[in-house]
Amino acid sequence: MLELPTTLPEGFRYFPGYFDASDQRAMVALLRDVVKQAPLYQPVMPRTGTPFSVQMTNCGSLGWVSDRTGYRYQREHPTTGAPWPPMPEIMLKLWEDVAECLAPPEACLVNFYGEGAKMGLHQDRDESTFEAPVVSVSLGDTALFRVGQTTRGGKTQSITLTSGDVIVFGGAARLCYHGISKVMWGSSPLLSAGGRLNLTLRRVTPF
Ligand code: MD6
Ligand code: FE
Repeated sequence: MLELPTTLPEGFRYFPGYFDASDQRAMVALLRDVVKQAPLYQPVMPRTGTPFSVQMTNCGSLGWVSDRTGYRYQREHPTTGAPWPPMPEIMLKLWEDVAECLAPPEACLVNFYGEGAKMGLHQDRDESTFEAPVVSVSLGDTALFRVGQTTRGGKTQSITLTSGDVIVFGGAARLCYHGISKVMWGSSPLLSAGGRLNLTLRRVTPF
């Protein structure tokens, strides 16, 4: 049978190798600073309290958190109570370059994947506006990213994300289901202790 090519909704964009090796090292140094001020923590799923396999933190004026009571954006780190550190300039510049959005991002969620960590299929829909895209940066170990349609159970395709790659979920692709099915542990030398970092830049409030 003829296999039709899978198409993704308009507004999904992929910039392989957007950041070169020296930019990637600079970003890791900035993120080490972020993590000093806002330590990585292990979030849990609403209701069940099941821990995520990734560790998280945020920078920017708002941060995405998950706990037994639900998913939300808040101004403070959930364990230290301190405001999130500011978003580094290089991330604001990335947004200006690829987001095609007049308003700046308010949140940058940082996900850290240690050995065996992955992320189930989900939509990013806790923001109060979907007019702005979500801009995502991959750093460190290579990952298999699964992206589908805006309805659960739609056709999916896999994209290999390597260190320095950027993807944008905008327009009709803003609410596509997506997840990380696998991280190839040890595939990148960027993080000295191994692993993968993913940054997602979001606009949370309407503009
Ligand atoms: C990750 N990314 O790459 C998880 N969300 O580790 C996301 O959940 C994501 O890459 C919205 C838009 C782009 C993304
Ligand atoms: Fe997401």
